[in-house]
Amino acid sequence: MGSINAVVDLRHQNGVAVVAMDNAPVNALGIALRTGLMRAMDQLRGDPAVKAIVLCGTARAFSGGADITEFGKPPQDPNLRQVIAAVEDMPVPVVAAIQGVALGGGLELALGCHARVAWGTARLGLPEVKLGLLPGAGGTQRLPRVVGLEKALSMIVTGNPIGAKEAADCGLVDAVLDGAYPDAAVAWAQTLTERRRVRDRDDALTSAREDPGLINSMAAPLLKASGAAAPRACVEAVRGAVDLPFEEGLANERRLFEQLVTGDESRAQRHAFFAEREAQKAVLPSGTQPRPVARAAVVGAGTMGGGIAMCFANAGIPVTVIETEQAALDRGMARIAELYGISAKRGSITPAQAEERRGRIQGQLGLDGARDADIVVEAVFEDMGVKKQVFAELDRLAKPGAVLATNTSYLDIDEIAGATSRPGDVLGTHFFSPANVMKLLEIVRGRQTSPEVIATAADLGKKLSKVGVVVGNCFGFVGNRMLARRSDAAERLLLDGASPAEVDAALTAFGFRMGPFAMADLAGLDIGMRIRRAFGKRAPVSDALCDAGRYGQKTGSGFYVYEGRNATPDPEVDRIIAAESEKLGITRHPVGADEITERLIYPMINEGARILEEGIAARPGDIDAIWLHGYNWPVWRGGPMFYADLVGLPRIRDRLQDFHAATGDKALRPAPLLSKLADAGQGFAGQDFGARAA
Ligand code: 3H9
Repeated sequence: MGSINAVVDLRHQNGVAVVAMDNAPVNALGIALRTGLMRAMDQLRGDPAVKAIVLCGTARAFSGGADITEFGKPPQDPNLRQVIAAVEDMPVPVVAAIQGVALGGGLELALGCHARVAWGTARLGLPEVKLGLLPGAGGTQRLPRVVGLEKALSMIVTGNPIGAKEAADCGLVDAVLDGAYPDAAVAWAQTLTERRRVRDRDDALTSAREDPGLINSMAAPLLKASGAAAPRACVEAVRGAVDLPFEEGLANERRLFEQLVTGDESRAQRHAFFAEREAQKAVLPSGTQPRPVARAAVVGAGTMGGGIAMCFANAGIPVTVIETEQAALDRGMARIAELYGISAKRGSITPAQAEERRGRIQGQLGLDGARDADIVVEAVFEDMGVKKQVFAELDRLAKPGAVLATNTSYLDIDEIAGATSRPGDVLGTHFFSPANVMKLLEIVRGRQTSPEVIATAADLGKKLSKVGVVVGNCFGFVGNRMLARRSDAAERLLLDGASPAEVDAALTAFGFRMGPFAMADLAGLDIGMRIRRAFGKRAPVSDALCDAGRYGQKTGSGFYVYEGRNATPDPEVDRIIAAESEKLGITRHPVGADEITERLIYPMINEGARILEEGIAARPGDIDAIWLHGYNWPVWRGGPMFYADLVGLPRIRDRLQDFHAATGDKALRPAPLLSKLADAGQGFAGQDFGARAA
């Protein structure tokens, strides 16, 4: 409890007033914090004993920005802009002492101060664009005045934070301190003679004002071809800093912010932010504790096995990669070394870090190498017989209490667990390719998996910097099960008359980076074919392409022909498709882009509804997090279940009925849950499915 209110404390230290914010966990600038800061400023304004003010936070955060949960609710005064104006107009210098993060409104508050000092590990940024917003409390007007147009644009449009040293180099902070926090800032503040407001500075914008085209040329490379509105609005707001007087620039920023904050895109991105965090909270009996993981083993040195091993090594966990043959092990270890080399060359890690990480991975022949591991992740060939053999052997060799995980993407976890005498220790950890890059980890609980083992995997997910989502055991789990519906729909669209390029274009226009056919060509058509064969399924067009030796990019042709990575539509593919349509007696007709999108997306949502009904996913947001982090669902569309609510479930149900009637495909019949919610005029959001999945 602070002396001002529950979250703000004020004390005096050698003529300096120290205003400390403590609103756990990240000092979000909610109403309590804003009120406390305003009161502190009121109290200090006329105090002749105060020569300077230090504004500080906690070790974790100076401030993580505006309280995102307040958006969309009735505004409460004082608002953040008023607080920042009060700080900026204080008669004595106010110094922001930044430890941890200063993000969004938190950095804007710091920019309202007359000087900023940071501790070495601080991170400073304006990440609002990642929430579909722009900095709405003066950030687009003040940051360019401090760091210049180019740096400000890059920070605001990408939303990526910078470290303390970089902040010092570009003038965002005046000093990097390393003494006690915040005492070193108090001592630094005592030396201050000047009280200079950022809003009065214009020198950093001179060149931009002399060259009106400059902002467009600087912004162009930052504006990627995404459909999202926020990055463009960010540029427009910053343009105001160049073209308009300060107050008008602020008003312009405010207008643009209001447009975004009330729009669907930002709502979607805020949902994605919270869904990602919620999804990582496994529904488990209270008090369930994870087991410690100090050592790992990965069985299989292929692309997935190697990538998974790198995840462990990157998180500081020593790992043994196990193979059956020396040549395969050598290839795998060489590939790992190569990937670390590339990262070091690119500068994402230092050469020393690359060496250290690589050093944590050792190769070994034979499953004996799994004896000491606290967790073993099996990443061998997708074949039930092979997997069962590996697990039977692991059962014999692994130490008691070791978690036995399989990286299968669709096989039955219970059957695999049945090969051991300890099914409670077995679960699925489904990584996504490339495993060292993709953030999603599906944690698949089998019928007998113990809560402790699930907690261990969830905890490990966090340590590996993954978004670990617990899901139930079924064919394809959540992500691939829904993807299969999209693949079926894409095939059927071809047979009905759409071209691969039209289908891909509809999905990229929706916001995906790639359409299903470009994606299939990249992954290799033979992979899907092998899975289909194993389960006695067919996909007429894909199978015909495989029969013609067209496996995708690796053979130079698939749904497209390739020159390097450049894809061109191929009349031969049109002929193959037309022949398959004819064989099936389907009369081809043109299919419009909107219909293509609906036919690709709605069956996935339908499957998502079944997944919720069956308790395979605990929450609609879990499904969204899976699609956002494993399948590149466009973040500004929030995830499939959020999108469904936006479209409205009655529309989706009706269209599914149309598609079912037209194709006879049983999977397209609206799921009972979808129909029930549509009839009741409800959406997926806010429904409680969690208890059933526990
Ligand atoms: C803004 O500032 C707009 C202004 O320009 C204009 C206003 C007019 N609000 O991520 P973590 C919660 S927009 C509310 O697990 P970490 C989070 O939900 C804002 N809650 O921890 C979680 O709750 P729970 C611009 C927030 O250490 C808990 O804190 N700022 C907020 O891995 C811990 O979070 C941003 O976009 C918030 N602002 O990472 C920053 N931030 O425990 C968004 C966090 O119940 N935040 N929570 O699940 C982040 O990037 C990370 O949370 C941060 C900490 C780096 C701060």
